[in-house]
Amino acid sequence: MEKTFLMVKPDGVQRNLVGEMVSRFERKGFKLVGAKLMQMSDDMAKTHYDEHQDKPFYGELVEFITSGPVFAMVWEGENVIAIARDMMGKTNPLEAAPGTIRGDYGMTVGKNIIHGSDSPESAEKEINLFFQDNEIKTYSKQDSEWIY
Ligand code: RTP
Ligand code: MG
Repeated sequence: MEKTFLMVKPDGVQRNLVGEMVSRFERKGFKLVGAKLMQMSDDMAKTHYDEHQDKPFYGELVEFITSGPVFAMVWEGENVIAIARDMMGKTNPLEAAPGTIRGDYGMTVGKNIIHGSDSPESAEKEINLFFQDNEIKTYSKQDSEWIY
């Protein structure tokens, strides 16, 4: 089953949106298989955002993501990578549709509540960056047959 990496950013944690974020993905039907509250180091943030290292906002991005605790999660489900991205909405909350996370809660592109992997390659890289193998749980849930 496909897995993705999602992370409530420091603004989402400060705004008490951790529970709401977990709830949205739970209610959709995805399965939570890993989660932790943590503070990212500078090195980890630079690795996580290395694709943006040449962008003008890279410094600010690394500074912001390390500025407070984040809530890192691994979610599992059919097409979870693409569906979670749709549920998050466009990067800039100004363009994100109402009903999406960024459309409902975001106000600026820098503080847009949540991160989500954008491809199978980034999901694998990000899950391995944030989680040890033994922190990802394999378990069955009784509701699976009512979801798929
Ligand atoms: P994310 O990686 O956080 O899930 O967001 P994303 O894929 O939708 O957006 P991406 O292009 O990967 O950008 C990563 C984060 O950088 C910040 N950003 N700032 N100032 C700017 O123009 C700008 N552009 C992007 C956003 O916080 C974005 O989520
Ligand atoms: Mg991205």
